[in-house]
Amino acid sequence: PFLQAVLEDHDFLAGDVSTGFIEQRPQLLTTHAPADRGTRLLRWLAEVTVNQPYGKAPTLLDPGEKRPAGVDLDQPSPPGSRQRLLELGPEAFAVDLRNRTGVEVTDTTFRDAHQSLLATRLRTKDMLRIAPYVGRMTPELFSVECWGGATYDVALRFLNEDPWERLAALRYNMPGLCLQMLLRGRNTVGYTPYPEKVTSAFVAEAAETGIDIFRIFDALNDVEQMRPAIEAVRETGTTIAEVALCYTADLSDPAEDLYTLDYYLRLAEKIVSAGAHILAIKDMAGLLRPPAARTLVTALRERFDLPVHLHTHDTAGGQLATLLAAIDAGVDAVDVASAPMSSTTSQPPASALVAALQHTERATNLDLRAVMDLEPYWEAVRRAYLPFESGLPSPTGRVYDHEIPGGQLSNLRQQAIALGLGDKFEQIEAMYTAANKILGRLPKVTPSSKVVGDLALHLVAAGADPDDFAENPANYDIPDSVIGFFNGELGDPPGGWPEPFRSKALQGRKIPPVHAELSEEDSAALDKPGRDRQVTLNRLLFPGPSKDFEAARETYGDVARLDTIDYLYGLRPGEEHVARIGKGVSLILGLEAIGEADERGLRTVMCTLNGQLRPIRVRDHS
Ligand code: 3PY
Ligand code: ZN
Repeated sequence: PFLQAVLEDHDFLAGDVSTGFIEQRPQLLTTHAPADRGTRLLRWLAEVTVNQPYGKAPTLLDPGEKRPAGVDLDQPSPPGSRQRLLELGPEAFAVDLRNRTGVEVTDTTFRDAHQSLLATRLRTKDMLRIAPYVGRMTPELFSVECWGGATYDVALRFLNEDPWERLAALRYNMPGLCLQMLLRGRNTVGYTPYPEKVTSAFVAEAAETGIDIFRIFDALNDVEQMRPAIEAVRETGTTIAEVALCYTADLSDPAEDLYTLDYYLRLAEKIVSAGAHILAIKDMAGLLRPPAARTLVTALRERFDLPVHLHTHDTAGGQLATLLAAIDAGVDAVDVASAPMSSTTSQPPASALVAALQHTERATNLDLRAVMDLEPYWEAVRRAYLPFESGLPSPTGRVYDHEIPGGQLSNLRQQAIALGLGDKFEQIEAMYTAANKILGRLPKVTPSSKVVGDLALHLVAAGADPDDFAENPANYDIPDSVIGFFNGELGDPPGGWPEPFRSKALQGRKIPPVHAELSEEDSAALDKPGRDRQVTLNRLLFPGPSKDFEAARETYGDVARLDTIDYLYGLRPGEEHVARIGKGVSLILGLEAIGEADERGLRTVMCTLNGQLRPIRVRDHS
């Protein structure tokens, strides 16, 4: 229902639902939406208002007001990379990318940027309000990375949103641009490998719903773990398999004996033979320094005919230099984010890149003015998500020691605070470094980064000495993820298994079960495209969160319709809150008063729905 409403509702797409909206549309005041839907939304709002799970609303700018002026949304979006892909097909599209003079640009604002800065909390509504502008103002983008990674899990688990509805709505709103997702090989968008059929059905459904470019990686650079996903993408016949080598350490370091240039070239060779259309360098922690970027990009482009796409995180602050070195060496495409959603654990800023290359041979096709004009919106949006900020206020060079990937670094800082170690983050960093060494120097990215992080947090919480743990693992509890890793669940690590540590650690332990085999019914559901398959995938990938999501939708309705400020912080007395729930149907929601808690801790929240009083009973958890 949400999707249908969104697709039909131009005003919602334009996000024109804030101040002045009602004055301009007096007819809405007499529209009576089904009370049921309104009451359900009020239930959510009343609960948030009473319990304030994220505290009080921060001082806000209305993002809607910050959208660029002078863009005519009645004009269709210009054709772009997506039409090129449809016209040329995947193979020729890749050749075309390789032959371009200017560097091509992927915008990660809708996925990795908020995953790395705001705990992946960006809501669909904030994406849809700007998506039509992105499509019209920056139609020269190579792609918009907007799905996959942690966004799927977080949508279901924390946002009460269906990830498939988000994808379909983004597809509708950016018809000219290739939409890109991050796919964790056989782990798809989860943390452990699923049966092959889940991966192939997932890819088919994602392609059907709107993904054009699949960036596929395996945390241990094990190509066999990526093969089913690569084959599933190739089978679609219309979408791109962009296959990543996960970069770690420093290949320019003469003392590096594992992650050398030779290692990456051998890996790339396997990736190319497995059927990749594009090679990606995935520098998840921002460790790729400019000289190494030059060496790697030059070698990859000399050795293979595929175009090369570079992804990095600006954790230490120097990655614009890395992008420029790679561009100088001929890299075909790079990833950046809108400036207010960039830097530190996120990608480097789009405007800085576009400006740096302007008037040079490799200039992007993007209009610097347009890129800058999109920034105020994102600045306003970011403010609304203040409680999810990672607390990393500046770049950190310490990443060269601990090698924590961008998304995880922001997460671990939050976890450290929860453990009462907020002021002792250096302890966690040091333990992470030690845990990585004990586990055999892994490329660290979901889910191998989770294995290292789980061990580090566990050892810190136990007050363990890492040297003693390395010597006598049998004396310690070990997190399930570490046992699963040692049991080979995630594939084989590049440097081989750390022995005798692994055998000692596994001895006498119960191995936690991996995913069950598919039932016949589920297997049949995965064969048919459409909503049933989406719901089945949600359930197979994230059983608990999917169930909670279904229950929340039943209780609260489509909370994705609410503005973020209302969704996170609730109702404010004396203010009119508008929720557009369908074509020409708006609800006006308000707060009159909150009653005292009774002996069972229940409060009556006097809400209004289209001007009529609606008392809602809410449990006060304080
Ligand atoms: C993910 O797997 O979500 C990542 O962003 C890895 O970098
Ligand atoms: Zn990333």
